[in-house]
Amino acid sequence: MRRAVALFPSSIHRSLSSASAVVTRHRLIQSALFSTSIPGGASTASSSASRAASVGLVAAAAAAFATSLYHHQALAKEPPPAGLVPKDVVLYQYEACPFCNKVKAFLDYYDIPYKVVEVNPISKKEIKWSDYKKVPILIVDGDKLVDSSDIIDKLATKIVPGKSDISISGDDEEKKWRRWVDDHLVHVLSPNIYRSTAEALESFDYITSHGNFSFTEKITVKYAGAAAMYFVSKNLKKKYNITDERKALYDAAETWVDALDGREFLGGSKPNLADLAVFGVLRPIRYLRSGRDMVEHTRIGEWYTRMEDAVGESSRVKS
Ligand SMILES: N[C@@H](CCC(=O)N[C@@H](CS)C(=O)NCC(=O)O)C(=O)O
Repeated sequence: MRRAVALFPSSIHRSLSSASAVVTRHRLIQSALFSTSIPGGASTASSSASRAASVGLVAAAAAAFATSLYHHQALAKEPPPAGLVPKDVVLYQYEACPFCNKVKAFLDYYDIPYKVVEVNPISKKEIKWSDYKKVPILIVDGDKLVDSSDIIDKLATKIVPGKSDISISGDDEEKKWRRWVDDHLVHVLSPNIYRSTAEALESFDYITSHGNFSFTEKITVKYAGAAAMYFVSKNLKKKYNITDERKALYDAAETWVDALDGREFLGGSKPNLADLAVFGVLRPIRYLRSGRDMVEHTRIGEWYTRMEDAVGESSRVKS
């Protein structure tokens, strides 16, 4: 898993450096506190000046520390109240599927433990029991949910306090951008990841090394799939009126940054469902050539990194 592994070193590095920044600030406060305790309580002009300077330092350090705590809180996950957390959640998925990753971004951010069943895209034997033949399928305490946006609507209604029926009560901006993800953004992805034979092979290397394939399927699917999708993606371009796929991807990224309008997230200081949807569908391509190009050539990188931090570790559990 070459691309996705690249995710971990950067997040570990970021967590370590932010943790050490907090420790450093904490030490700063401690050393400033010690320097204010003047033996004997002398009240000379110089000692008052140094006390004032120390108090100033404490105040500045405390403010920096408070800001850092606020920042860490703002970027924390949002686990639902314990009573609302579903007990048994199983996701039937393809690891590289954007719709499945949209659902996973939601589950991870809300810290809902879930098991994963990787479906073999050729035999689909893992979902033989289902009349719905696409993924994601999410089983929540025995109830079957299908279609990524519908799954998220139903889960959010259940677990996010204050959201009664998200499909009705969600704010208009959030709804508009979630629809944009389903109607526009997802259609720009395939033409990009299968743009050239090299990129199609890179994508299928990722898909076959993460998916549920037998050894022979892995080899045949990698090459046959890459060749087939290279041609299919040309048809998709026509279907969705895309002439230059990279430009379409960059334009989509810029459109999203414009929608943020200077805010940390579309949801303000915390991600909302539209942030999670955009992040979710982009996650499988982020460390492929197209995703790297997108981050290099557009302004989306900072928001993407904030989302990586906010969504944090996966809440996936072993089946
Ligand atoms: N609107 C659905 C689309 C789901 C979908 O198209 N999933 C693809 C995988 S990315 C699928 O299962 N295709 C059928 C197949 O693989 O046979 C959603 O949002 O969940």
